[in-house]
Amino acid sequence: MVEIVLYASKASRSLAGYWMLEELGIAYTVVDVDLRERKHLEPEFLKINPSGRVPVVSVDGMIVSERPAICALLADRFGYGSLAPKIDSKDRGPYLKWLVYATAVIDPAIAVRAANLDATLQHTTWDTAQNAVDILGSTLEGQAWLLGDQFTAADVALGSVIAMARFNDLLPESQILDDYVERLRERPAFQRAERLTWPPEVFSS
Ligand SMILES: N[C@@H](CCC(=O)N[C@@H](CS)C(=O)NCC(=O)O)C(=O)O
Repeated sequence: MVEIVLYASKASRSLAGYWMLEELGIAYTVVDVDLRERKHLEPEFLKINPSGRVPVVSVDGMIVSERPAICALLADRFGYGSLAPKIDSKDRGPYLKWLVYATAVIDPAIAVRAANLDATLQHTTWDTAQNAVDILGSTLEGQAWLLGDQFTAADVALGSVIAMARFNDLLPESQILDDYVERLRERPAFQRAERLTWPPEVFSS
């Protein structure tokens, strides 16, 4: 049996790791890398991810960090043809683009916006937050998921970024994106992942 370990911290971007594993319905164990206790900076964890960030997944000892990579690896290995379009599918290109867009474009766009930096498109390699929201809006208009009817790991990677950003009011308003987040939140795997990432004790401590 394949041994899968998720290194995660509560109340963090680990949501994406939990969500992907819950969508796949495969068995995994969790190592708690408590950010508040600075576990992510301990030498033992830095050997696993020198960036000192979560989530990280180990598949039989093969380590992968960065949410899009985690989603892509797990989907190819355990959800090929469903959560990951096949290599020769016409959806494969857009699928890879949206996976990458999640943290190569939206994350930095959010950071620049939150810091109120004056970064024009010429100074950066990513879209502005407003441009990203508009692009996603026209993609999602009239379809449930990024690739149409088929929910994929790209929805996990990008959807987790969008869901957290909209919750924290870090992206411009968009009804289409809010409706998308609503659909994501209706998924039982999302709900399980959310409970695992934000268990009740997080709110009481
Ligand atoms: N680029 C990473 C970002 C992951 C990330 O920043 N995780 C945060 C948790 S929300 C973290 O570990 N931060 C470490 C810290 O706070 O020092 C990814 O997409 O997976």
